[in-house]
Amino acid sequence: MAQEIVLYWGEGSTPCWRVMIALEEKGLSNYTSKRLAFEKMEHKSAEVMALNPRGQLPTFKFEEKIINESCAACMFLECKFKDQGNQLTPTSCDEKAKMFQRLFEGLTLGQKLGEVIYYDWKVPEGERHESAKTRNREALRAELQLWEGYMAKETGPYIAGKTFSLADVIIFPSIAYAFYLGLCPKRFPKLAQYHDMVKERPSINKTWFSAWKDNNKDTLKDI
Ligand SMILES: N[C@@H](CCC(=O)N[C@@H](CS)C(=O)NCC(=O)O)C(=O)O
Repeated sequence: MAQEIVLYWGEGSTPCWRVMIALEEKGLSNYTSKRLAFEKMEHKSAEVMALNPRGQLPTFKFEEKIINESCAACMFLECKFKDQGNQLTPTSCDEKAKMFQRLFEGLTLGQKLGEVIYYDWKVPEGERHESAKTRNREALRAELQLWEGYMAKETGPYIAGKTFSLADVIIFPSIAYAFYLGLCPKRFPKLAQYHDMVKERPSINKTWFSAWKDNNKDTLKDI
């Protein structure tokens, strides 16, 4: 019997994208996809609030189970469908440790990206400071240089080694977001190479946000 899987998601949300990628990787493309509009505040609708009291997306339902944290939803799908679709977790403890190490580090990357991108949106006008903006941008640059170093020094070609894993599912959306916002491929050549390779993967290509198909943003061009 087919499982009932429902994903509420919003365009441009990297946490939502993670779950969309995991569903495709596990061969579960038949899920019920509910695309909501952030600009219309649909993520605060009664339907979502009943499932996710924070009114955030992704909101994810598997039969009667509700899993609203994107990483938890991806890990659940990998565990529940261990032998279906692509295996996203290495078997050895050492490789697994590496994968989880990178996966959780990826949350820091997402946070530092957010501190730059959403600064004006989050900080009221009278409280904004150029020095804070500069500090956030420098912190993001240092974080991205760290990832550039990982990609340069390690065996690759994926985030945690030779195979595409949950670490890629979680981190790729942040890297794609950075390039979409104008991150310079010449300054981060290894990340750019990784990005260009992974963007062709069917699970990623299929779920790419339509709003991200134009490539003219320059928010991060000086990072
Ligand atoms: N930790 C959550 C974060 C989810 C999240 O922050 N979603 C954003 C969209 S990217 C959202 O719904 N924001 C609306 C709000 O917080 O009111 C996850 O990874 O699933």
